[in-house]
Amino acid sequence: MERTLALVKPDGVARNLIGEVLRFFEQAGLRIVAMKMLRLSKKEAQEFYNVHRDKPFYDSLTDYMSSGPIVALVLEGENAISRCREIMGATNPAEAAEGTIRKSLGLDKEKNTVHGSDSPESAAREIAFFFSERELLAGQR
Ligand code: IDP
Ligand code: MG
Repeated sequence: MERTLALVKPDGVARNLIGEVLRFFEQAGLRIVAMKMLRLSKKEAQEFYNVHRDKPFYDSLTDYMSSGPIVALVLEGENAISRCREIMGATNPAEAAEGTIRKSLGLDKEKNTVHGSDSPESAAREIAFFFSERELLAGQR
């Protein structure tokens, strides 16, 4: 069993696509074990995406990620990290495979509707960024 952190980004929440995104993950057999809606400050978005601080899109990305509410979720399952990434599709919706979330719902390379952790190290850091131990325990089945 593995856990990963996923986000419904501001463009997904704004377009009423929370349920749609959750459906992709649940239908693929991943379990939602923690979930909350929140709004990141610019500072929090900068911290979350710190790994991209030197990229040309960092300022625009962190403006966008703090522009409205998001939904954070912890997904659990076998190979949850790579499966979540597969279900999401490539970063650029135009290049994402048919049937993926980003191909189906993404707007552009920045407003691509979902985030998913890219490694066990990122997953651990990102889950702890959004959820307390208590919140993680609450979703145990
Ligand atoms: P990922 O979300 O598929 O892991 P990353 O390369 O880690 O992609 O980039 C993080 C996020 O930054 C992307 O999901 C997207 O929102 C944004 N982003 C990535 N590359 C670009 C770009 O070239 N232009 C604008 N935004 C970008
Ligand atoms: Mg990434």
